[in-house]
Amino acid sequence: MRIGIIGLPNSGKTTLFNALTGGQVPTATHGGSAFELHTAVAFVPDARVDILTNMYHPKKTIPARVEYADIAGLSGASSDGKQNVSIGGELINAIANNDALLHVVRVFKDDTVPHPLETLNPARDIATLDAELVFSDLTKIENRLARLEASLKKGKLISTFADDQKEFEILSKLKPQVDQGLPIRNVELTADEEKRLRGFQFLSSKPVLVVLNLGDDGDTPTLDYPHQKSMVTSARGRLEMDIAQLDSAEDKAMFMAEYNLAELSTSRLIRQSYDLLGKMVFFTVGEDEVRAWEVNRQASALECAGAIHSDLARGFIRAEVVAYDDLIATGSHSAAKAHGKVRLEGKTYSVQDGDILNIRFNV
Ligand SMILES: Nc1nc2c(ncn2[C@@H]2O[C@H](COP(=O)(O)OP(=O)(O)OP(=O)(O)O)[C@@H](O)[C@H]2O)c(=O)[nH]1
Ligand SMILES: [Mg+2]
Repeated sequence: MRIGIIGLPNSGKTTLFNALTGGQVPTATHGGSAFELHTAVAFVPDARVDILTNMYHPKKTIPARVEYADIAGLSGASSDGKQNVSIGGELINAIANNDALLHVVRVFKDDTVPHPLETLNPARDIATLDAELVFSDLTKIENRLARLEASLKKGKLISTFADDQKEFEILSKLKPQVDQGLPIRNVELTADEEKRLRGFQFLSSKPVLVVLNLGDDGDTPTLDYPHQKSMVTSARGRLEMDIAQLDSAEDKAMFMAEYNLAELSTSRLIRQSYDLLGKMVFFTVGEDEVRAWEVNRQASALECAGAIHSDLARGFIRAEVVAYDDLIATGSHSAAKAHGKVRLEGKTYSVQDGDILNIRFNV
C-alpha cells in the first residue's frame, strides 16, 4: 500500500512524512514549488502483533507496512486572481503512482511560515488543490477522447473497435462532470467502467485522507468535505515529528504526557488509511515468524493463501483458522483447539480482520 502526501507548499507535508516514517527529511520555510519526492516505509502499529510476539517468541516479527511518498512541487499560487494550474508531468506521475492520497492542509498559525496564498483559509486551500487534481484529469480525458475519436473515425484502432467504443462512451460520460469540477471519486461507476478506467490512474479518483495540520495547540475546525472515498482528520504535525524523532520510548511518553496526547495521530492516520482503502490484516504465527499480511477486506481464504505464496494457493487444501480474540481468550493454539475454536475452512471462506491462518496445502 502506497500513500502519496500532497498539499500546498508549507502546509507541513514533509513534517508529517517525518512524523509517520520517523524520517529526517529537512523541512523548510521557503515554500518552494520545485518537484521533489521522498519515500519511506512505516510499520503499521498493531497491539495484536506485539501480543502474538510475546506468545510465540518468534525469531522475527513482520508487521504490516505502508509506504509514504512526500510529494513537493504543487503550487497554489494565484497571481492574477485566477488559479494557476500547473501540475507538470513529473508531478502527475508522482501523484498517480499511489493507492490513496493524504492531503495536508495548513491550519496552524505561524507568522514565520509564509502561506503561498497569503492568508489562512483551510477550506479554500483544499478546494484549490482539489481543483488542480480535477483539472489534470480533465486534460487527460480531453486528450484521450480526441485520440479515440480520430481512431474510431479512421478505423486505426487503439485496441479493438468494441473496447475503443466503450472507452469513448465512458470518458464522454465522465467529461461533463469533471468539467464542472467534480472529482472522479464522486462519480458512480460500474465495476466494468472502473476496471476500464484503472489504467488512467486519474488523480481525482483516488481515496483521500484530508489531514488538518493543527499546530501545537489549535482546535480542530469543523470542515464540510462531502466527497466519496474520503475522510477528514487532524494531526499536530510539528509536535508529532519532534516526538517521532526522539530516541527513547520514555522520552516519547514524557513528551506526550506534557502535551496531553493520549495517542500519536500517526497511528490513527495509518489505521484510517487502512479503512479508507478497504484493507485488513490476517496473521500467520509460529516459532520462526509472526507476521501480519495486508489483504482486501472480504478476501477469501484462497486469496489469503495466495498473498503468502502462489504455491499455497495452487495446492490449497484447507485453512486452519482461529479468530484473534479466541486465541487470546483461550491462551494458546492448543487450548483454542481443545475448546473447538480452531476451524477448518475451505477456499471461499471470507477471512476476518485478525484471523490467524495456517494454510494446509500440497503441491
Ligand atoms: N508552527 C508550526 N509550524 C509548522 C507545523 N508543521 C509544519 N510547520 C512548519 O512549516 C514549515 C513548512 O513545513 P514543511 O513540512 O516543510 O512543509 P511542506 O508542505 O513539506 O512544504 P514544501 O515541501 O515546501 O511544499 C516548516 O518551517 C515547519 O516547521 C506546525 O504544526 N506548527
Ligand atoms: Mg516538503
